[in-house]
Amino acid sequence: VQVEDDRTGMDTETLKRAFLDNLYYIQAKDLQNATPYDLYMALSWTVRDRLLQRWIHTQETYLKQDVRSVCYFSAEYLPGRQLGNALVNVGLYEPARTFLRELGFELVDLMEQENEPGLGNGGLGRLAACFMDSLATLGVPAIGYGIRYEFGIFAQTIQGGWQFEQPDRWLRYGNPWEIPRPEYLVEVKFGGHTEAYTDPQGRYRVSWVHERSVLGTPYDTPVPGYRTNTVNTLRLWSARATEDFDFQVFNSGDFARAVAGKTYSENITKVLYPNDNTYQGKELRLEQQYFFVSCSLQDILRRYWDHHVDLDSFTDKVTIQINDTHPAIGIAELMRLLVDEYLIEWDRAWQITQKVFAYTNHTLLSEALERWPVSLFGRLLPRHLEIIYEINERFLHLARSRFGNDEARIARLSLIQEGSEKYVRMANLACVGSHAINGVAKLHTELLEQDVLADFYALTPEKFSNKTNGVTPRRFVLLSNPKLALLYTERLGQEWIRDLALLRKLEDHLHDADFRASWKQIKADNKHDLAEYILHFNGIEVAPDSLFDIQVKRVHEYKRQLLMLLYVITLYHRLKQNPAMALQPRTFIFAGKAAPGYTMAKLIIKCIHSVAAIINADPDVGGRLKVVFLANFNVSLAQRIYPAADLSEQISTAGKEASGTGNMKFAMGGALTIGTLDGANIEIREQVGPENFFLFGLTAQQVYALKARGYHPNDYYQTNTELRSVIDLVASGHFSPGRPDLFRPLVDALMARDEYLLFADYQVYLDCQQQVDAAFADSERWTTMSILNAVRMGYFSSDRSMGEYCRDIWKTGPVAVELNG
Ligand code: DL6
Repeated sequence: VQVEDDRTGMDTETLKRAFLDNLYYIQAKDLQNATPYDLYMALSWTVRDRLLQRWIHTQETYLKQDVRSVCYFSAEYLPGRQLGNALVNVGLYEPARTFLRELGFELVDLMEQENEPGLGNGGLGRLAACFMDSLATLGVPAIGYGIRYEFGIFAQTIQGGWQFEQPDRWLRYGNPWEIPRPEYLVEVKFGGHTEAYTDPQGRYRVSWVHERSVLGTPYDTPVPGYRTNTVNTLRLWSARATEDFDFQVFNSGDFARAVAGKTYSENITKVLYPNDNTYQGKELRLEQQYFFVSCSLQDILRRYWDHHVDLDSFTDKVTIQINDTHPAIGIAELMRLLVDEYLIEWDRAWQITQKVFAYTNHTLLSEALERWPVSLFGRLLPRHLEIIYEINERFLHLARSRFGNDEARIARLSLIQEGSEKYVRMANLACVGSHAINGVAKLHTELLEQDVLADFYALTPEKFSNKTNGVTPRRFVLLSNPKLALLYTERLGQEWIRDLALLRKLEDHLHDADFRASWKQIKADNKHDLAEYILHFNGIEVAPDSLFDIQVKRVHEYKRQLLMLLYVITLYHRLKQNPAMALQPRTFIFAGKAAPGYTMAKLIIKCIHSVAAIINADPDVGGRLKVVFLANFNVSLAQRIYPAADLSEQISTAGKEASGTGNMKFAMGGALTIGTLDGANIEIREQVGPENFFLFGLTAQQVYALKARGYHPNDYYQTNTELRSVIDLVASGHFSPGRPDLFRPLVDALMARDEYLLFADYQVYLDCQQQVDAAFADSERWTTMSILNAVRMGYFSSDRSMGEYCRDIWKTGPVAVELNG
């Protein structure tokens, strides 16, 4: 008999044995006494063992071949739960399900035990996780660097219709997926001042006399590719004090003060700032950014020096992508390390730095652009400020040689914003210090070139390119929509999982009755599952055959959750006028977190709940409309929602949403989109065909033109009687009995300014919703549109995005990993 190794064996019997072994020897439980969490942990250890073998082989291969590595710098990662993904990618999902059933357990119940790492706010962090999955699947050597926040994005609870924030203690019960690497500890300095000196060769040098320092410990999480031997690394840094406590102070009896330094240092990685698309000028935030970037650069250099004697091949071996401007301080830090610590001449250091860094912009919103007060910056990072001034001086000299004395333009290009309070502009630093700059959807890149970064584009157009976002089909089809995945596999084999463009072949089955019937059944099942979830968590009964009309994303005025709510109220108002009217039953589903300090967004959440309470209980409505808000939107909840949607709401004001990625995840599950010409919606519409997309609203150009002409929301209010009735209904306190003024701020903001042009788009949105109703009423037509949406989504696989980054920006490619090599 041949017995497989318990830690690497892949057959079902071996897995079962390893699982029971881990339960006993790691969790210290037998089956009778194991909690569901113990079972989850035992399975996680079992899967982790299988990853470790591949991980170690991958890293050894990279080392031996001295490969070029992509270093992805991101302050946020939202990877979602690990267990299911690891099982799927390593090919153990079915075997695990089988042996657990034999033992009387359901795999999905174990998967539900996992606390997901909420180390990001929304699209930006989730994109980073999709990219990591795709790089590993493509076999490209890569490492993700970031922050191991002790508390991730807050848990949202709803009380009385209001959002409340609870701390996210995701590490409370331990995390089987990470491995601490204290042997790679690094020191990060803060504060103090700089001193100039002359080196023995008579050259001018600067040294940084820091005030305090913090230690960074890396925690590594394996990132397995789908059915490959490649396992890349996500390396997240955790801050630790250099000293646990001050012995002198301790001995003098002041115990609290003795540990004060420790508490202060460890605060750096304590909590994620919960803002999406708004910049928060907090000192601790800059400390976080510098901390993880400095740790990561030191780590990259340490690994490089292990195998090289000079810096000559550094730019051949390393490429760094900065995910928005949060890691942009890395440009000044690499310059500091090269110039001050490795004593490289400025010009050469600058050449290296520019060649290594590339920058992805993720926002057009001016309030999201990071800029740090020079005073704060200088206090925290005095040497970096000097370096930034030096970069700026040289850069502006160059800019002047190009643009002459166009001082207005020079002022816009400057890394320093002048004024009574001066600021360091991080986007400008990122542009100047990178060899490549990209936006995340076609329109977004065009708007960067024409508007937000136009001066940089004029100076160095060759740096700019577009890289439209994508999402991983492993998590967002295979794992979250298993029935649909099975249908695909039955018809196509498994290759679609690595090459989503193959789904187009299913257009041949468009008129195949069996295929269509399966399609409808899968959607019905997914809707049924979500309806059960809603009943369980919200106590609201919804009809699975009603149209599931869904908007899930961060709550932000530009995303216009309120526009969808105005539509809901419009339908309600019509029903109240004429309860006998014919109406397509709809279930309106919202989910999303508001930044804790964003009063308007929180009021929008309250308003959704208040409208829901009235509509869901109104006998005139008779259950034909239901409004639901699902609390605590996160990756796990998203995975339940996308597959159950009929209609995906992507209705931001044109020119505001850089890309969006939820739009892609919905369409991959066969939802149709109602949307504006914003972000990636435009390309989704191109791919699925305009006849399969519900388009409405002003274009970005029309938005600018309207604003330039002077936008007067009151004109729309006066001339559109239905709009007026709806606004009046909200203003009258109809939805807030006993507190008639509760929603006044929403009404006032719309009437006075309507920054995001809800009124301008209201009527066309309503008209478009009517087209949705007509299409849904024709179930065959809807099924055709749904199929065409899903099978034409190949372009939006993050494998395609990553392929483009590798080809155009990183100049890198796959490396084969042999398990027996
Ligand atoms: O690129 C990922 C994602 C886009 O899909 C969203 O459209 C965009 O809003 C988001 N941007 C940010 C910017 N935050 N900051 N800083 O989250 O990026």
